[in-house]
Amino acid sequence: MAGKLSIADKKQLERYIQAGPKQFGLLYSFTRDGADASVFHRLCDKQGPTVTVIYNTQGTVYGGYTEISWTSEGGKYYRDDHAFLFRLYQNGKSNPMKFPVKKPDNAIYCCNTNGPIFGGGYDVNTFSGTLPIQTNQFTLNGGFNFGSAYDMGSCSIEQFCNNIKTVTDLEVYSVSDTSLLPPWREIGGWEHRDLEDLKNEIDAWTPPHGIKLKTANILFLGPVGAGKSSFFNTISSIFRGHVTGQAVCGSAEQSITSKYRMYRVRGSALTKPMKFRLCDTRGIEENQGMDGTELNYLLEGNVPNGYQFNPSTPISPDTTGFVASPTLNHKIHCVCFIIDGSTASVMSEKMLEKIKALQSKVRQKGLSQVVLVTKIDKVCSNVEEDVSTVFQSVAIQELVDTVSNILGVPRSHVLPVKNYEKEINVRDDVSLLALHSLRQILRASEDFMFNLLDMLDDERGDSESLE
Ligand SMILES: Nc1nc2c(ncn2[C@@H]2O[C@H](COP(=O)(O)OP(=O)(O)OP(=O)(O)O)[C@@H](O)[C@H]2O)c(=O)[nH]1
Ligand SMILES: [Mg+2]
Repeated sequence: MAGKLSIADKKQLERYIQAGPKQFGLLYSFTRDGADASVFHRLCDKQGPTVTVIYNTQGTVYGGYTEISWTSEGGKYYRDDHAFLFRLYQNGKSNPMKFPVKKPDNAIYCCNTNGPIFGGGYDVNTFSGTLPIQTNQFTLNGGFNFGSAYDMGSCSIEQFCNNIKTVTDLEVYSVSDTSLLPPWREIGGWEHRDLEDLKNEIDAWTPPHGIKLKTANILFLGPVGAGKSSFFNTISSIFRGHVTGQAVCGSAEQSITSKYRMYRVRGSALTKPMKFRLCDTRGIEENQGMDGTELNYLLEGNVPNGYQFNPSTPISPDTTGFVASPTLNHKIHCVCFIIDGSTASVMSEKMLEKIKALQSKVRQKGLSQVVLVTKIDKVCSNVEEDVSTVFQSVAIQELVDTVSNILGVPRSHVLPVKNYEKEINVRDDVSLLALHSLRQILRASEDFMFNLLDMLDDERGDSESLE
C-alpha cells in the first residue's frame, strides 16, 4: 500500500522540507495498521525524519514534519530546528501552508502511550492508547493548543483543521533523500550527436511503402491545460532551432485552443514539411467538449483543418467544410492522449471516465494509442534541473506506473515529457526526450499502418484466388 499522499502532495512537502529531492515511504497508517500508540511506536521509532499526515472528515489534510526520530520514552521533548506543521488541503481543496517551529526545544514530544505529538503544550497532540474505528472514521483523543511552539501566523484552528477530531486516516511516512536509480528505461545516449541523429531519423521518416499515405496524422487528446499545444510547439522548436509559439498556449478554466489544427513541422520556411501532422484539439472538460460522436468525426477525417470547435453546436455533416468523403490521408492514424503529470494522480473520476470512454472508441477503431505525460519538471526536481535524469527518477517511475494503471495502457506506451514553456533557447536534454517520445508515436502510427497493409494484402490475396 502506497499511502494517500499524491505525487503533487509529496512534491509540496519536499519544497517545505527544503533539502533536495525526497523519497516518502509509508511506515504507519490507522486504516492499515490500526489506531494504536504501541503499533505507531513499533513501526515508526528510530526511523529518522518523518511526516505525519492527518485526513479529517471535512477533507482537510494537515500534519507535521520532524527530522528527529520518534522514540518510546516515558515522556520527553526533543529539539528540532527544522520541524514544521503544515496544511495541504482545506475542505477538499488544495490550500497548502507551512507553519515553522518557533520554539525548537519543544518541537516534538515522544511518549510510549501516545501517537505523534508536535509542540510544547501541545500544538498538535494526535492520540493516546487505542482508538476504536466507527463507520470508517476515528475520533482523535488528543488536542490542539495552537501557536505554542509553532508559528501559526494568522491561521486559526478552524482554518488549520476545522477544529474537529474526526478523521478518516492518520499516516506516518519516512522521509529520505532520493538517490537516483539505475535507469529503469534505456533510450540510448543524451549527447548532442544523439539529438542530431534523432532529428535526422525523424526528418527522414515516411509512412511504410506500399501504403498510399502522404503523412501520418497524429491526434492529440487530453484535458484542458495538459500541454497539447505546448507539445506541438516543443517539436516545432526543436526543428526550428529556437523556442517557438506557433500554437497558442496558456492556462485558463476553459480550453485555450479553440480551433482544430493539423500542424506540419518543418525546419524553416524553405524546407519541406515532415511526413507527419500533429493534430491539436480543444481540451476535454468534465462537462463539455469532445464526445464519442465528435471523436468519431475526427478519427474518420471528417473535420476540416481550422475547424472552430463550438461546445454548443457540435460538428455535424452540415458544418461548413465538413469532409464528407474522407480518404486514408484525411484519417487519424494514431491517438496521443496528453495528461498533466503533476496532477495525474488526482484526476477526477468524471474526467477519468470521459477519457476512458474516448480510449475505448479509439481501440474499437483499431487505432494505436500512446499517452504523453507532461510537466514532469513539476514532479521531480532532479528532472527539472536536468531532464536526462528522467529514467533514473523514482518519482517519474511511480508516475508512469500510476498513469499506466489508471488508463490501462502498457507502460511502454506511457511517455514522460517536459515541454518548452519558460525557456527561450532550446536545450539538448528537453529536445532529446521530446523527440524520443515523438519517435515512439511514429512507431505506434506504423503499427496501425502495418495492420492496414496486412488487410490490403489479404484482400489482394482473396481477389487473386477468386480470379
Ligand atoms: N512546467 C511545465 N509547464 C508546461 C508543460 N507543458 C505545458 N505547460 C504549461 O501548461 C499550460 C497549458 O499548456 P497548453 O499547451 O496550452 O495546454 P493545452 O493542452 O493545449 O490546453 P488547452 O488548449 O487549453 O486545452 C501553459 O501555461 C504551458 O506553458 C511542461 O512540460 N512543464
Ligand atoms: Mg491547446
